[in-house]
Amino acid sequence: MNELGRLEDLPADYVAALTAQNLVPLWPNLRGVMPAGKPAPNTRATHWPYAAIRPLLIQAGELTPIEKAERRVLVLANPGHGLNKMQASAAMYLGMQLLLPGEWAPAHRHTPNAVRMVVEGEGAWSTVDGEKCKMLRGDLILTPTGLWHEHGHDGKDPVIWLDVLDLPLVYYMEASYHVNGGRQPMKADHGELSYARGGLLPSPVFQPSSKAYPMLRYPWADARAALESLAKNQPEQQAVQVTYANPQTGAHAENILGFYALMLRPGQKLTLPTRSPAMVFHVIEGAAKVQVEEQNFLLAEADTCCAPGYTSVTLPNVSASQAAFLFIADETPLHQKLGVYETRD
Ligand code: 1HN
Repeated sequence: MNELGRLEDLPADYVAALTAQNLVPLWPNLRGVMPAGKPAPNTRATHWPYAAIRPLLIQAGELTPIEKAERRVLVLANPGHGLNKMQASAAMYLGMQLLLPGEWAPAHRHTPNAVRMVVEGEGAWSTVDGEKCKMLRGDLILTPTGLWHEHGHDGKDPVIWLDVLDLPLVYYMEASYHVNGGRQPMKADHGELSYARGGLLPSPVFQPSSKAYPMLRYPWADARAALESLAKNQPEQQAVQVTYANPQTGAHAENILGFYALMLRPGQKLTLPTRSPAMVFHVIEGAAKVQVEEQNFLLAEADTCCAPGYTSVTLPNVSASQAAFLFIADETPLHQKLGVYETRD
């Protein structure tokens, strides 16, 4: 009943005449681009266990010097999009990046927005817009569009972090490019110190900051403390979650993707509202299941998985005695800005 005319229903010479003029009949394609009721996503719920990634990433360190790779990354690719597309969802790119002691990933800037979530190791740093950001486990470091950034490592052991970029979207827009640069001048400034306490904003009397992104490093110690405090203060609250925000505007930290830290109380099983944006889950501490409709993944520490939009997601904490802490990335700011954001029961 819903069936519209098919391309094969048309005379071959008519189709050939259309093709010769770069014309396409809409009706055979209409259902494909606008399915009934909800989208038919390519994004598949996918789990990337850290235990599988780590040895292959360490091997990449042996196989390819940083000078040759520039960024030594294994991309967490969603098979639903085709691995060569290097995307986790329509708008999200995920990669695990390895930096070995003494290595340096040279400065560049690019149009896609990036963040780093530090997974393992100590002694690395990321300089963003002249701010040298320490990289400690669980820290979130922003690399917003257009800002210079480079990574270095003065420690003794491998450092690994998760990169999250809006690259698939920016690439699709034909707006993705980079510029290489030399070592960037270091500034004394540190946004995370100026904005160290929620609700207290620096109020410079003489020179107001004109920075679009005033805070670049969000230490895990602070995010974790905020979650613990929220859980204690709001014992009835279901979702103990904080949003990584621009402290000056209160908006999402970056323009296209949203970033959050979630605490699952011991024994808690949290069902999220069904919403239009796709989501990524990464375990910072503890272990959790991620149930995406009929699929069920068990995420150990440092594991990552993604869920398409418009799906119901349930997150049971595996432990009855320990809290679990998750980093979440999603496409909420993008959907909201485009006016296509939806919540469903
Ligand atoms: C990039 O610049 C970095 O700076 C990491 O560390 C991953 C993936 C695609 C495009 C640019 C980085 C990236 C990237």
